Amino acid sequence: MAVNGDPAASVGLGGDAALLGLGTLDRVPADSRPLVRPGDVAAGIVHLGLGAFHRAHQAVYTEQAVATAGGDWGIVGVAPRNIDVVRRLTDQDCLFSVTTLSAAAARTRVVGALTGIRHAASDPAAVVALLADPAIRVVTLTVTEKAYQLDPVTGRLRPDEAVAADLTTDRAPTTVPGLLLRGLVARAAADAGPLALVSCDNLPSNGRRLRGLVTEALAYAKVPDATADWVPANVTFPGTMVDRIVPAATAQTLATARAALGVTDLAAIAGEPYTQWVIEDDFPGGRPAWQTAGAVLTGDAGPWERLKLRGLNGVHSAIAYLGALAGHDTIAEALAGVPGLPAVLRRMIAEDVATSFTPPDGVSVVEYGESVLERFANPAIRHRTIQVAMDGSQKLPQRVLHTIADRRAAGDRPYWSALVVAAWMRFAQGRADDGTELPLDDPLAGQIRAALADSGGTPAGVVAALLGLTEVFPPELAADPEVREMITTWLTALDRHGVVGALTGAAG
Ligand code: CS2
Repeated sequence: MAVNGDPAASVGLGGDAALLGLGTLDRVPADSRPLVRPGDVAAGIVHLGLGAFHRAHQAVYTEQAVATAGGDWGIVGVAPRNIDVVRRLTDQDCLFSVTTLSAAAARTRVVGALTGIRHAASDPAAVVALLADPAIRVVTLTVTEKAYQLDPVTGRLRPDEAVAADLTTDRAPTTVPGLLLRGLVARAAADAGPLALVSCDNLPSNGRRLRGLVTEALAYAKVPDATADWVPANVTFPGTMVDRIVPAATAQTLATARAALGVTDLAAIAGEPYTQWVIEDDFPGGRPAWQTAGAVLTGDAGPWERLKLRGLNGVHSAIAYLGALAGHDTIAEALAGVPGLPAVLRRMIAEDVATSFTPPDGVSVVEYGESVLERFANPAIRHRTIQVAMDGSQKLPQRVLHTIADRRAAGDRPYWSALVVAAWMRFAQGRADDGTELPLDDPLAGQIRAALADSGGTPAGVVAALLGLTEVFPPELAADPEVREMITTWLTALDRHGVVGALTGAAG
């Protein structure tokens, strides 16, 4: 899919321009050089998932924390599958740049937080050895929701064939649960010291979910008692809330970085100015002084996480599905181009989201929602609607369905959130309002298509068929006649009038 395409290929970069690396840093403007240099800081962290988000978020915080407060907290970045990012970062001595894009300006800086790069698919043993290395005291993850292989509804492990094989045979592990299990078994055998495993993915209660995954994987693999006992005594699972909008890199991202740096950076990424990290402070082997870089260390990240998943990601998904259906390429264009959409989102935030949970002390959900809408409107961030629309089956539960369930439990009608579900259902049928094909990029695409094939095609039929996906919709929600009726009403309006017609005047 285009969002995962190779930006370097289409811009003709590479050529004769020097590549970013330790040997060319002197060509980079002084105020764009890294705060620390790979090789100057010993490794203390392993990070799984070398995508754009990690590089623009945790890597930036960690580099700044090490530059300010010291510590052996270099990051060894592990790409589970993507060999391109491994080659590029290896060729660039682990260096990459982050461009911060506001409507008015772009600022590019090279980040030196990574001290090593590994490719799990071709060298899983190296990753297992790292996880068992006493120097490594923190493991962070940004592997996307689906890599955890947890049932989005129950949070229970639902191993596919690959995970099951990783957990029950001694073949080289190929999956994230498999790598973690093997690493922890090796670490326990070596009694290599305590470790914090930190999920930085947009899962609900991500710390608890990761703990559940590890606990279930240990049981599934039938590890010896000594190992099963070592893990809970030595490993913690701090919850986190992570936030920064970082779209997939494009040819434009690489061209902007080259213009700013004077050298070519094939691992360049760009993100918005806003960034936030709330972390539960439970690190038995120590941690970088992330607070010096602006992170908030807390005893309970739960309220922050709900605020972000429901008040930002849920709204993001709403714009992604409605915007893609209305023919808009980016989130900012959809927000500006669909009349009535901002008003609908404001009502969703005020009437559904804000009333569905208790926010962190002193935070107004409505004000938070306003700041989110402002961030989404940043025209310099070309975040594609179809990128955010991806993996809807894994995202809808924590972003929208938990809001719906909490409002229903209080006896209310979360009408605006039902619109988001209807928009996903229409999006899943694969056609925009003008008939253009839309990609269904989702681990449950097969089940979704099978359900739709049996639906009869009417709005009521589609709603009934898709509500039957037990991996997405909890049975109580699927059986709730008011929920069904609200979604059907919206889907009927979307089918008949398209997004623009359905939203015009809807929010008063
Ligand atoms: C987005 C997130 O792609 C998506 O699903 O909603 O990646 C979002 O940009 C980040 O969570 C912002 O922190």
